[in-house]
Amino acid sequence: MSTRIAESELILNSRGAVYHLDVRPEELAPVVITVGDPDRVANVSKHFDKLEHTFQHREFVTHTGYLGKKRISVVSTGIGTDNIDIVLNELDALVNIDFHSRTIKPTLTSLQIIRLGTAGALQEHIAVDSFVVSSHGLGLDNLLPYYQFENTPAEKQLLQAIREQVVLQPGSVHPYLIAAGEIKQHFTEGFHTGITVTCPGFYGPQGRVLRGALSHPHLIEHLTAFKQGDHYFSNFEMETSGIYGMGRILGHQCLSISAIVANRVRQEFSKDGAAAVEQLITKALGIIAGI
Ligand code: R1P
Ligand code: URA
Repeated sequence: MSTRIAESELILNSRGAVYHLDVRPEELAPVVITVGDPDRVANVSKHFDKLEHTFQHREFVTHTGYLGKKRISVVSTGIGTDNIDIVLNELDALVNIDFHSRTIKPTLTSLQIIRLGTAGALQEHIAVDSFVVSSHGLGLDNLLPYYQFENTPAEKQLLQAIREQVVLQPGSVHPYLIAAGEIKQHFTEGFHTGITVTCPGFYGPQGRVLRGALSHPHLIEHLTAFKQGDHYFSNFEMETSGIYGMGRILGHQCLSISAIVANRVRQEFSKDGAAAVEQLITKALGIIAGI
């Protein structure tokens, strides 16, 4: 029997639901689609054949229902890997902790967690309104250093090549790299595949200059130029490394897919990002229904 987890560590509300998500174990499906924007949750669940549950607490909106025979939950994470720490831990608690005894279940469940988000392309050939599957998340955020995790030999080798070829300033950044889960194999046709760079901000950390001068003005050029075998940097966003990292730590199958709304090399922005996201949702749900 594992140790009882205290009320201050696993916080449950008066509904017996997990603190931030306000979801109870029976209200979560084994397939979870995460989206950044709370309004995007309904844009996914409108495709469901049956909607069972809807919840909202802060920026965390959850809809659970059925697409054909497949039970799916859609959860909004808001922006950033700090929120991913909350969402992934609470999703895991919902399936792997017994809320009555407050102990870890003897048999663990692995969720399929698929992010449908937006991103900015780091390569000229990745056009706005196209889709990118993240082969890896390169974390320039600071979430994973708070946990113990294992890298595979292939990840170690790739991270070493990145450290040698790309100057990742400021010096306080401790980049980490985690590969996608096996569900990636289902998402090939019609998707670019590359390493996604997860940043702790949208402006300076992604090389955007409005008024604040940057400590690393050549970040985009360095990332765009990187190449190691078939590996290259495809896009910037703000959650993938956290999702892949927490998935590795907690034993869930994770994949991040992005609709490209900006091309940072061509300096273009999508004329209709909402339409691109809708197309991504439709395409991804078609694949998920058949997995
Ligand atoms: C920034 O505008 C947000 O867009 C991207 C980034 O990861 C960040 O969350 O994803 P979403 O559109 O899924 O929120
Ligand atoms: N989301 C990001 O984080 N960056 C972009 O450029 C576009 C969407």
